[in-house]
Amino acid sequence: MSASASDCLFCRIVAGEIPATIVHSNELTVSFRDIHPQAPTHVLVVPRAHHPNAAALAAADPDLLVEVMRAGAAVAEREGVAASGYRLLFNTGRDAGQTVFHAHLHVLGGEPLGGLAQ
Ligand code: D5M
Repeated sequence: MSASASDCLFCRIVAGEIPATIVHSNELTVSFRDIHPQAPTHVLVVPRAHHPNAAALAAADPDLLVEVMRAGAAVAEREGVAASGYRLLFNTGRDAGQTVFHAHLHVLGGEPLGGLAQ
C-alpha cells in the first residue's frame, strides 16, 4: 500500500487533479458519481489511501474497509435509496471486471436491480 499513486485515476480524483461529482467525503474516504452509471444511483466510494483492490485493503487496513462500508451506507441514505434497498459491490480482479485498480465500493440503487452482478 502507498498513500497515493501518481498514475492511479482514483488517487488523482482524491487529490482533486481530475474532476468528479463528489457527493460525500471525509478524512478517510471520497464518494463520487460513476461516470458510466448502471442504475439511477451509482456512486463509487474510495479510500483516500491507495490499495489496489478490496482484498488488499482488507488485509492491510481492515478498519479502513469498515469506513468505506460506512460511507457507502451514508451515501445510500443521502441518495434516498436506503429504505428501498441498494447494492454494495466490490469488483476484485480481472475476471470480476475490475478496471480501476484502486479499491472502490459501488453503491447502486434507485430501481430493482435483479440478478447478482451489475
Ligand atoms: O469499476 C470502475 C468504475 O469506474 C466504472 O464503473 C467506471 C468508473 N469510472 C472510470 N473513470 C471514472 C471517472 N473519471 N469518474 C467517475 N467514474 C469513473 P470497476 O469495478 O473497476 O469495473
